[in-house]
Amino acid sequence: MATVTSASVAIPSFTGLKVTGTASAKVNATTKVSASPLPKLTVKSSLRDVGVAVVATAASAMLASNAMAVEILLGGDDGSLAFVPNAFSVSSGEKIVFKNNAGFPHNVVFDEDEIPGGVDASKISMSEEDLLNAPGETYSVTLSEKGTYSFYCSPHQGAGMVGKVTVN
Ligand SMILES: [Cu+2]
Repeated sequence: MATVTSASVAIPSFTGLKVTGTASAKVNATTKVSASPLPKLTVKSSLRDVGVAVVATAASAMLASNAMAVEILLGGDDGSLAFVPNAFSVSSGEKIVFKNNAGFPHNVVFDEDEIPGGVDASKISMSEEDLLNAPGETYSVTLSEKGTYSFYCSPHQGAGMVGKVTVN
């Protein structure tokens, strides 16, 4: 009896719901008790975190102003020798980040016969001998000429590690 009365005072918005009042009032009373003892410790640590938070915000703002970027994984989580995804679209000027994921070494070479006319494949490709060996290592490229581009990983081309990007 006493519990129900004090809880309904604390949560005035529940006064209209007389029928279910008992159950929800009890839950709210419990939450209130556990919430109160903490505040003193958290104030100090959150003040220290402010500096870090500001830096993190600045960094992500810089990334955002670098326009959009898509990330393509080199090698599937299941160990497959593939670009993930292996077919995708980007906007002209959008950054494409190829990221070493599994089954490396990998690389990214554009097929000179399957890119828009006038685009120099060597300028957008890694060299055939150049390899990404470490996990998380990346190769980034930005394509501005609209059209379809085919690319492959030279060590795994025979295993089907090929991909296609459409620039819109
Ligand atoms: Cu590969």
